[in-house]
Order: sequence, then structure tokens, then C-alpha cells
Amino acid sequence: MSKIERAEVFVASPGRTFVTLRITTSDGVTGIGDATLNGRELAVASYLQEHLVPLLIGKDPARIEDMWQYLYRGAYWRRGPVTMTAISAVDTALWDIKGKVAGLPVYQLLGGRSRDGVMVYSHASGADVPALLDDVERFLDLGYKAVRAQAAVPDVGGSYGVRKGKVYEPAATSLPDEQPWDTEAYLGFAPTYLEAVREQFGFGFHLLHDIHHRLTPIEAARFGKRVEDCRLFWMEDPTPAENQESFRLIRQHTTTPIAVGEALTSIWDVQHLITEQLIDYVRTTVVHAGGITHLRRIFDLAALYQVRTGSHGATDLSPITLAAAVHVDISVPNFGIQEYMGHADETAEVFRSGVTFSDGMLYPSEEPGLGVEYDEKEAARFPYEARYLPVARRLDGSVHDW
Ligand code: GCO
Ligand code: MG
Repeated sequence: MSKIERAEVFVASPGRTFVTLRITTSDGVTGIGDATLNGRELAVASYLQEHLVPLLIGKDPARIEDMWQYLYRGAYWRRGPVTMTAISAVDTALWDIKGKVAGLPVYQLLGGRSRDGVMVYSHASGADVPALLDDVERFLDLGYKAVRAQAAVPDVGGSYGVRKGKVYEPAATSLPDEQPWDTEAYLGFAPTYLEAVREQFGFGFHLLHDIHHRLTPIEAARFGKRVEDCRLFWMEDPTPAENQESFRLIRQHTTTPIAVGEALTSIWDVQHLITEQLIDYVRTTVVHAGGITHLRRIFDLAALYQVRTGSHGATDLSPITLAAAVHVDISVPNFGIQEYMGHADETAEVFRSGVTFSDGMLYPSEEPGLGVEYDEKEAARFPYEARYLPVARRLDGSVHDW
């Protein structure tokens, strides 16, 4: 029997910080998994290094499900983003190994293709409406079939989702940047730019918008109702999801579809959202929701309730997660859309991925496993740098959801 011989944890900042787990078997097969939790990277690295690596050594790498149960049930202190991200990394690395041992790309192990390619959306943004419109045009010219639109709220300055450099990177400071937030200003302004996008470019592509947890349920209901004529593909994270029941109120008022789940880490965190049909798209990911094994379980539950998938794919999810996501997306019957923001050039020097983009779609690598190589030597050129996500404050100084 092949055994897990070595498990190594790498922390590097090529363009931004990524935590990567590499597992090596006694047969010399390696598998990699993403363990990046934006702004809390070292907590996961330590969880892996101190608490999981010692448990992995000597175990059978082929027993993926058993390993998942062992790390989840066997921890006693269950769930939470740190634990689930660490479990995800192990699970993803074991799927990579299984694919290599079988000589098959991971999507073949998941049942093969359900579709030819994976439709993605990217992020258009602007400091003002004309800049946003230019950016939307740029993505449509690149062949995207779906575009997310975000613009800075005039005179407030703290809007979520506005890109400054080439790649959108909110975790940019060594301590959290404090950004202002004004709900009324946002509610008055955001619908007008979504309308401007539809007026200028029509309805021949999917338009998305991320509210990023900023509204109360009744405010979100008002927003969704107001933008119905824009026929959004979705409004994302309209309100924080700790209270799953609160989405019922939004639902009762608007037909604008709802997407939730990038910050949720288990099937239990989305159980009522799905079974009560309170959302249309579930955004859980390979890296934060327990790896390929657990994500498939979430997506299968979602399929029973006509909820489709729309996995998170921001820059802080490494190319390993993107590759794993594409293997899952191409195989599940209820795929909806995949977020695809791309990565900095330095990131691509460290992670060599076989995922390809063409005409608004992503395609998986046909290499055995996930089809991503982690270059440890290149990574050593980019030592870890601490970076935090911003914190939002209302105009009266009180803390708001960022
Ligand atoms: C998105 C997300 C991200 C998150 C980021 C946090 O929809 O892409 O909201 O941009 O803010 O991943 O780490
Ligand atoms: Mg989001």
C-alpha cells in the first residue's frame, strides 16, 4: 500500500499571499492543495503544520472520504473557516494524487463532462460611471459572456469592488484600511449605473452585482425590486448570512436572483438557504468549504432544490483552487457560473496551471490530476508579507460589514 510520506506547507506572496500544501506518497506521487484564507493565512498554515501534518504521515492517500471524516469528525472542534480551509487543502491534494495515480484528469473521476466548457464572469469596475462603462466594454471585447459591475459611490469613497491596479486586490495594507460606508448613498446610486450598463450594452450578456454583505434584509429587498428591469444574473451577498432565515424576507419582495456562500464553509451553513429555496446560486468553493469531497455534497443538495452553482473565484483563491473548481464545474449537472478574476503575473510564475480561457469559458487541463504545478523555487523569491482586508465604518464611525 502506498502511504503518505511527507506533507509540506508553503507560505509565499507572489503578487499576494498563498498557502499551499504538498503531499508526497511513498510511491513518489505528489498532490497539491490551496489553503489560503485571506488575511488569516498563518492561522491555517499553523493548523496544517502543527495539527494535521502529523496525522497524515503513514496514512493511505487513496482513502479520501475516510480522511475527510477523520479530519472533520475527529477534530471535535468542528467547522469554521480555519479548520475547513485546512481540511480543503488535504482533500484537494488527495484528489490530485488520485488523478495522477489513475492517469486521469480529476473531472473524469467526478463522472466526466456534463458540458463542454465553464462559463465565467469577470469584474468590471470604475471610479465613476464612464470608467465603469469603458471597463464593461473591455470585458465584452475580450469575449466574456458575463460581467460583474461595481462603481465607487460618489463623495463616499468606500465602495466595495473598485479596482485600482491591473488586478483587484482589496487586501493591500499591512494593517486593515478603514473605509467609509453610507447605505443610503449606495442605494440611491448603484441602480443608476446598472441601468446605464444595460442602456449602453443591451441584454446580450449576463450582468452581475456584488452587494458584499452591506444591506439589511429590507434594504436588500428594496434594492432587488428597484433593479428588476436590469435583469441581473444575480445580486450577491445582499445581507450577511449568519441568519439564513433572513433571506426569506428578501425573497418575498423581489425576483432578482440571489447568490450567497463565498464566506460559508460547510453544508450546514447553506442547508436552509438551499432547502428553503431562499437563494438561486450557491457560491461555496473548494478551498473554503471542505475541498472537492464536501463541495460535491453541497452541490448535490443544491441540485435537489434547483439551486445552481456559482463558485467564488477571487484573486485570493490560488490557481490550484481555480483548477479544482473547473474540474467540479464541468462535471456537476447544476453548474451556473464560475467567478474568474485572473491572477497577477507573479502568481502565474509560481503556479503553472493548465486551465485555459477562450470566448468567455474556462477549460480544464487534460493532464492527470488537477493539472497545476507548484514551483517551490520560484515561490521562495516571494517571501510572506502580511496583508489585511479593509474594515468598513459608517459615517458616524461605527463598524459596518465589509
Ligand atoms: C468576490 C468576493 C471577493 C472577496 C474576497 C475576500 O465576490 O469576488 O466578494 O472579492 O471580497 O475574496 O477575501
Ligand atoms: Mg463576493
